[in-house]
Amino acid sequence: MEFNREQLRKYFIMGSQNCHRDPHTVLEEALTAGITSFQFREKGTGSLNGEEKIKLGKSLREQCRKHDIPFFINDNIELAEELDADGIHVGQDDMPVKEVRAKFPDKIIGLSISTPQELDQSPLDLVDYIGVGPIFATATKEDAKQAVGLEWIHTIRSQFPDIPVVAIGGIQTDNASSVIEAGADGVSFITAVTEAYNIKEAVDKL
Ligand code: TZP
Ligand code: MG
Repeated sequence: MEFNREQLRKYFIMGSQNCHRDPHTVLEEALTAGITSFQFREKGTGSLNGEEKIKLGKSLREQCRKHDIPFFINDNIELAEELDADGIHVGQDDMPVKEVRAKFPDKIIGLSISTPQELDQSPLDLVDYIGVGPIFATATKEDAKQAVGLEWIHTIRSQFPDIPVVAIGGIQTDNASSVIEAGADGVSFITAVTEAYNIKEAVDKL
């Protein structure tokens, strides 16, 4: 799938460990509500492994295909290959971007950037977009770093006016617009949808 920065606007991330209901139902409601990307992030306490993880990934991948929405895999190169993902999102401690790009010349590649040092040392020319954050405090990721605030988006924008940016961490219906106003192309979120009483309403507001 061809990348365009509008796909970052409402970027939903989820694994079964985030869901109180069948993950297929949660994803289907989010897709119908208008998310613009989905990342399968089966990770942390309560997450599936092995064949169960692959089986869930395959069916969620098909749901995204039916809605023509890009399907990303978090970190896992082999899984991205096996599920024929449209893209892969890697962190600073995962396989180096240079190797990911060499392996997947045509997949969409996203890279997390949380500090000025990471910004300086990352091969931005090899990625399609960067994920920046955590912008606000979040309890969803067990090892999340200190919140960096909206100022971080301004900093990146002033240095790299054109790079596609999606923000992450603590983004909810009541603060998403501040993130877009700060210069991000989009917002990514887990609990804003998985904990939503009404997913349609939440996605509309995000
Ligand atoms: N990376 C940085 S913060 C985070 C990830 C995966 C968790 C975001 O979850 P939430 O519920 O949207 O704050
Ligand atoms: Mg990672």
